[in-house]
Amino acid sequence: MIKKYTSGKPIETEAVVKEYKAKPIEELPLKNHTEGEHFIIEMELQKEDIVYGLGEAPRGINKRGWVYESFCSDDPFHTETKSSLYGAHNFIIIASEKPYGIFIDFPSKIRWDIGYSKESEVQITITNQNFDIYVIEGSTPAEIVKEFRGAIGESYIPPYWAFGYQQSRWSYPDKNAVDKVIEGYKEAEIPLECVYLDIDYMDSYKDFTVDEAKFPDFKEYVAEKKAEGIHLIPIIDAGVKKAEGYEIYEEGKEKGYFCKKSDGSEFEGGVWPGICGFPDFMRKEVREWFGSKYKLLTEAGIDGFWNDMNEPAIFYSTEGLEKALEKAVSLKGENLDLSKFFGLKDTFLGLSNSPEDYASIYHTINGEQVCHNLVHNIYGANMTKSAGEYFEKEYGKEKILMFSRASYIGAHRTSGIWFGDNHSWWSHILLNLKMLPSANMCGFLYCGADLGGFNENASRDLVLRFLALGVFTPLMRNHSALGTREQECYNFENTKDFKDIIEVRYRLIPYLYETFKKASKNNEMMFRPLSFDYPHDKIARECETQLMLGEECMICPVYEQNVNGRTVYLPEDMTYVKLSGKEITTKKMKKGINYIEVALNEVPLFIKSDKQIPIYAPAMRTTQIDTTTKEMIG
Ligand code: MIG
Repeated sequence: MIKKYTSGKPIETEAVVKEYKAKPIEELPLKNHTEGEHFIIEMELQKEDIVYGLGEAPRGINKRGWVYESFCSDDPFHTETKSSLYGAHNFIIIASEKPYGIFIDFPSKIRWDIGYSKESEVQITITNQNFDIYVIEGSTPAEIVKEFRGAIGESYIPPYWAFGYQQSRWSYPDKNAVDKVIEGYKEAEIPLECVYLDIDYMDSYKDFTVDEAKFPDFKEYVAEKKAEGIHLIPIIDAGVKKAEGYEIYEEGKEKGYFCKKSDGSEFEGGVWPGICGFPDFMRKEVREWFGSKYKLLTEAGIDGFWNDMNEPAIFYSTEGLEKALEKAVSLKGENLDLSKFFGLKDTFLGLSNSPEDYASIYHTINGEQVCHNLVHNIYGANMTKSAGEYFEKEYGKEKILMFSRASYIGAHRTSGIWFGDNHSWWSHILLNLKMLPSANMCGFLYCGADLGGFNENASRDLVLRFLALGVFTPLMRNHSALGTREQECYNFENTKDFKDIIEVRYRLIPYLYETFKKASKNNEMMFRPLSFDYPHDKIARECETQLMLGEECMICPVYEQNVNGRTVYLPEDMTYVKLSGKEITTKKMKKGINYIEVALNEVPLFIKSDKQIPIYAPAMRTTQIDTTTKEMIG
């Protein structure tokens, strides 16, 4: 059961698609008070209660004991003491004896103090008085999720091939680099479905352009790759380069489609292309305009995209940079003491994604000027919706692959997300795992992290263990940053191990895709914490290194270096299935704590003792999966 409470005049976010009759906020059945501009809700926690939710966020599945902030952030250090990542997913469940969920539909900053200041209290601070709150009741967390997901609408389903293995890097700058990747995989006989085009494919980082010198006859090239079964997936950034003669910028400027400053002039911020205009995605006509530009690439045969930098990430604003440079010049020749030196350093470091810049940006909503801070958390979501809605209209559902970095609930109907710039750290295997059920609760089913880790150098064993988790994530993409060790599977010794892991993915794709579709259609989670399924089992309730997958399975990746396996908790008797290339070994195991051995080329999987799942012969492309080879395992 869902009840809606409205305070003031909320800004439309389009997160909720079902109609609910709103009650006045005074009737909200949760303790609350107002402090200045802020609306504060207090909810009691019992010792045993678990708090789930917040989608893409740092730390654990149980959110207790930390303070989070809904504020889409471009922060490449996903350490455990951070409060925000790229998405703002304002849904939590208090799994108490009488569980309930709360969704705060509010596009500006929210602070979630979940037992951080007071162990037995959740304190939610909404930073102004215009919002909708939905209180969702149900007998279990799973029921609450289902009810909530029903309210926000069916999750995006990508094309089938988007479940294939994908290779990315910042960047494969030209055709030769892309061909080398395809060749590398071919020679190592490792399956591959997509190769990504990061920012360098563009002409001077201009959205919707392709550098002719790097990719001559792009359309033919895309077709040639398609014939080999490879999809090329270009990146699109939020900022539009300010450049004379660049049609998209000129058109946007002429029509007044970019964000403004309070004096009505255009806001200018620097990103990869240098100074950019930022499309005002709050306006429908701007969304339609920007969305239709993807056509420049779909007409060349492109059928997948990733939207980046849409929090939005802004390296500097013209004003901010000007001030910083003035400060630097004024200090020239001085003997800088510590405070002056660090002050100067901080001035430059503080240029990126600065609160002052965000505060200086204005959107036009229903003819009124609205400060960016009030709608920050839907900026990226609206960029992605502009693309997603265009694709659905033009090509129908399930045709174009689309995922975004920044997001808000609602964007889950037309796109997936990836978890941004993680690190080649062992701890980030677990962070990836933990975000899956939280993202699923909020409707984001097509998601995944950069396998092998984005920032810094990856060790071979880390990539293998990361991939073994990635075998199960809808988005299975290996991506790494400029300047880091090359992370393509064929660049490591003994490529057979990588082949063994990725082949397992292809053997499971029909099952994973069906499980995914079911979760979308039935408003369910593809991945659940063990505590959802075994709420009275003490160990299962605390387990955050394993997940339930679909109705049949449990996954338990190895997440530490220099180990031959891991301990795993079985909440009931299950069959341990070890998968490696063509090999399948099964072993019945009893409920309880067990140690399992898992070699670097093996994927561990548990299947409930009364269930089975289908598996097929390995294939090099999704189109080559031979469904007549179906076998049931478990
Ligand atoms: O400032 O396009 O998260 O995946 O490779 C970095 C370059 C911009 C951030 C994305 C990352 C991508 C990178 N981008």
